[in-house]
Amino acid sequence: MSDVLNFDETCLFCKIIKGDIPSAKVYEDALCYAFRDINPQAPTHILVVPKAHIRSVAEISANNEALVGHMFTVIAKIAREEGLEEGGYRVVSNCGPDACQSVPHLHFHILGGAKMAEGMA
Ligand code: DGP
Repeated sequence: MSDVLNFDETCLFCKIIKGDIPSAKVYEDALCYAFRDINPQAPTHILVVPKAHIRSVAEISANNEALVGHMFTVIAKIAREEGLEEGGYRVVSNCGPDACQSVPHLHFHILGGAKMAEGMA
């Protein structure tokens, strides 16, 4: 987990993690932070981010795969606690310009609380 101490002073999500920009916190531990999306696209829309500044899925490697695995454990825990397990939910990570990634800090969207349209996976 050599990326854990990375921090980018210009990054919006690094500033949110540090508390310099307010957010509606859902969960936090030593490795990751979760908060409600400012522009929700579902009744429940939560972002899970690593505290380390990893730019996207494209930067996942052997150096941080344990961290990413931990993030998925956290995603399942949050989904349970938010009451999404029975109805189901979607986990999305946009990677790069074709996927319209707008914040270059790895994040997983948890979307749930209503039936979604089919398509786009
Ligand atoms: P993406 O487009 O996949 O890079 O998702 C970035 C998400 O981040 C988008 O759904 C909106 C959200 N977002 C952007 N700025 C802020 C902010 O300042 N606060 C919160 N809570 N969410 C933000």
